[in-house]
Amino acid sequence: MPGATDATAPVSCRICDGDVEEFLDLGRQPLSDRFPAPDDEGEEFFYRLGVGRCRTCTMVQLTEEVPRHLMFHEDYPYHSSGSSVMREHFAKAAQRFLATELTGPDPFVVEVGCNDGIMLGTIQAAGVRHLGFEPSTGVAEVARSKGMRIRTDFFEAATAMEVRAAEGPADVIYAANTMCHIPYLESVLKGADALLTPDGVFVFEDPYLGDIVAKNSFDQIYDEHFYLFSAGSVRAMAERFGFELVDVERLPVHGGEVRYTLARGGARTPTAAVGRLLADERDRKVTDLASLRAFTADVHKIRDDLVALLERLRAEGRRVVGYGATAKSATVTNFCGIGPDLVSFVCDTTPSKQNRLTPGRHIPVRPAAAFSDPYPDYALLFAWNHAEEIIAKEQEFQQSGGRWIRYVPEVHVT
Ligand code: DWN
Ligand code: SAH
Ligand code: ZN
Repeated sequence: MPGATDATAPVSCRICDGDVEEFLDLGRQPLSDRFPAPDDEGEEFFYRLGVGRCRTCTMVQLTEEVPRHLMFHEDYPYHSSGSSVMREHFAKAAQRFLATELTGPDPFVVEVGCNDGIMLGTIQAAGVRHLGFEPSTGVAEVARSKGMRIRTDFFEAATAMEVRAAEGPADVIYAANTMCHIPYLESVLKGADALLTPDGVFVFEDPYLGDIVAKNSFDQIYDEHFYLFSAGSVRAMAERFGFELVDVERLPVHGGEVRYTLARGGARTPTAAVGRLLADERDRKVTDLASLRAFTADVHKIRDDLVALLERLRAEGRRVVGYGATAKSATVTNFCGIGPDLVSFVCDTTPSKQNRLTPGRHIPVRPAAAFSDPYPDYALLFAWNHAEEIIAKEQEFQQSGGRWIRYVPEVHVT
């Protein structure tokens, strides 16, 4: 039957209006960052998580859009500062801006999606003029309470123009793990055009399609991650909206990201790194439908292997808990059908997730201390992107005979 949720209905690209061909269906999914309380009687919101690629501009995108106010609001539970590696990563990013783009008289930097101020804290400490846009009022308040200047609003054309009128032009607009959350990028880049100085730059970093496909990290796909960027698709988007891709840098965080720098068309000379990454994407056929369909086959194998392993461990009477109630894990648990019968609880350091239930499958979330009380036989590492940090601090778990289960790039136990 035709209709809004018909899997076969053609979808138009949010960037260029071209045809989007779906290559992966991750099924019925809940909001990835809404953790219901055990006594919560309200119904959860579900949507169909389909992923496609635009035949014209190659942008990989979701085929259904979740309204933004359902995802980003006062109870948004993700606090960026929960990882020491990420704190260091963003301190470095800020220091780099302070040493390069922000050296003129009275420089001004705007961050889109500043969350709890993990990056702006360093800018503020240097006494540089800044403004963070953060629509999720709970995390925004954390940043504001530390003295950072925050506007609790979505960044888009209208709000950016208001800032330009009130505060003058910005030298840098920065967004980490936020641009891929925004379906309406035309409005965002219109806002950037209004707000930036003539030589200003828009720098953003997000999970990289090339890494997602290479590592089979299908859990990077969920409601908030509307786009999976590649250098090719970002270049096409930039050009369509009057910008030019002038630099790219691969980053190791969150399982592999790229930091893209956009400038106004013709304002800066693109670095050699741009040409190299574009050539690498062509060689590896990153956005070819055949590669994306091969990724889909790998994702199905991961699901089958993971469920078989967890069912075997349950039959053997082993205790398995999850580590890190990530947004990513909503995709894994709901796509694979993993509930409290297979994973008894998920431990997490974030107070706003604790004593709640995971989205959709309702696995209890417990504080970090529950992990060692007593240690389980197996821990399913949902926060695999923070593996180094976590495995280093949880050495006692392995010394006590515990073992880690991972599912990217394939299911394996260590
Ligand atoms: O893009 C996004 C990224 C930046 O953050 C957002 N859409 C939502 C969120 O995604 P996520 O939840 O998948 O991100 P993380 O950083 O993988 O989440 C890690 C989770 O694990 C947090 O809930 C904190 C927790 N954690 C923990 O319990 N012990 C993390 C570490 C490092 C730990 O040692
Ligand atoms: N930059 C942080 C937070 C990433 S989570 C980090 O890298 O850890 C994504 C954030 O973007 C959320 O805090 C969400 O509230 C915010 N966000 C979503 N849409 C936005 C928009 N249009 N403008 C500004 N922030 C937005
Ligand atoms: Zn397109």
